[in-house]
Amino acid sequence: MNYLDESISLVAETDPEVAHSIQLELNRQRSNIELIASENIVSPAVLAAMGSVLTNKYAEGYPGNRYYGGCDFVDEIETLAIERAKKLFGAEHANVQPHSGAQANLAAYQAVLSPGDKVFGLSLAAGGHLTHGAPANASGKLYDFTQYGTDPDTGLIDYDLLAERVTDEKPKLVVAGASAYPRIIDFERIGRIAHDNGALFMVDMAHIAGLVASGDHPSPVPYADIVTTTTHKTLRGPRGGMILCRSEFSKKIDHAIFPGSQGGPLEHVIAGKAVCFREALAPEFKEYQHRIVRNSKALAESLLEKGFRLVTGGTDNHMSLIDLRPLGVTGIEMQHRLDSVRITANKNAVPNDSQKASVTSGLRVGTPAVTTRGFNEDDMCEIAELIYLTASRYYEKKDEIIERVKVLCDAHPIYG
Ligand code: DSN
Repeated sequence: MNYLDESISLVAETDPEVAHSIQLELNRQRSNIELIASENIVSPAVLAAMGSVLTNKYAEGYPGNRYYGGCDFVDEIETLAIERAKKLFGAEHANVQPHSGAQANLAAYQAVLSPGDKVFGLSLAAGGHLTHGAPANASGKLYDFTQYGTDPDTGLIDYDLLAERVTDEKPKLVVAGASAYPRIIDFERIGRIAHDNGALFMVDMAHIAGLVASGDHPSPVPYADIVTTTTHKTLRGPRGGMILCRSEFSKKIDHAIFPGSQGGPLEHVIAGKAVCFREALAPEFKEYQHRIVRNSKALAESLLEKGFRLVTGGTDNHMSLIDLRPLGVTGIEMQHRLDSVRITANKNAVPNDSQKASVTSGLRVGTPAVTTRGFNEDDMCEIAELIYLTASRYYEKKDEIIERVKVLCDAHPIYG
């Protein structure tokens, strides 16, 4: 019996219903091709750290300065996580306590803004994130966000227009970073635009953190006052968040997390972050990130050869955004069809999308998880073919596609 079966058996002794669902989810992860660009497959060491006794410990405060006794060992672990994060990204200060990327972003705003302050953020419709000022999110309610977009023809960030608007509107903070932008973001340029106009500059690098660690995407750390991230996307760590900043903001950031917006840190997740950063500091991690990008480019090229339209015409990073409008299939329909053939991806808005957010005209596909499984560039051509068949000949080819997905997954097993 392997360690995952063993842990599910332990759960089953107390709660067979939950154990059953965990088993089904493990089976799903083993037998599906995972193309959600923000997901990954963590190592057994990260998984075990998260499932450890550290979940029993309260540790409000920071290492060496806690509100509880018995924190010696969680202090050691959190300090390791902080030091490794600083080394990995060349940052002056790291806070590893944010429970998520959204918590990290809201705490970063709280650290440097007052309610009502003017902020610039990439709109959700242009590939930004909810917490970058979407009206439905606390960020959009608490602060006076102006949303910048992408050029409607190219799908690229229009840096000149951004500079003009920042110069005119003089925000207190400019936020860069995206959830669905397949190209390199020029952080140096946006940082210059912000600082030349007296604004602070914050980058949410959640999607590309692994690529930044390996040098596959230019780092925002030298240019941004504050950098937020999640740890579970390309970085391949536990589900959680982190904030990096210049020393001058360290007290404000730490205070905004605790006591400002969180209570007890999740030390079991912080242990998973420490393990993830150690893995990311190893040379193999760089090679893994290079392979993510090679696979992503191979997938994009194969999709283009099959006649798909990609937003911006291709990719520089771990994801592509397919504009499904020429095929007459909506994002939600394509997501459901792919689910039924065991390929997992998510619908996504494309620039000028006339469909509502729950439908969309696009599909986002990413390569971090399949690259972790060992898929190579030839496998990406096969995946492009399977996406093509699902879009164009679904009813006729469904069974064949399921068979071909099985062949790929069997060739690259996970959690064996
Ligand atoms: N929900 C994440 C994504 O899928 O991109 C961003 O937080």
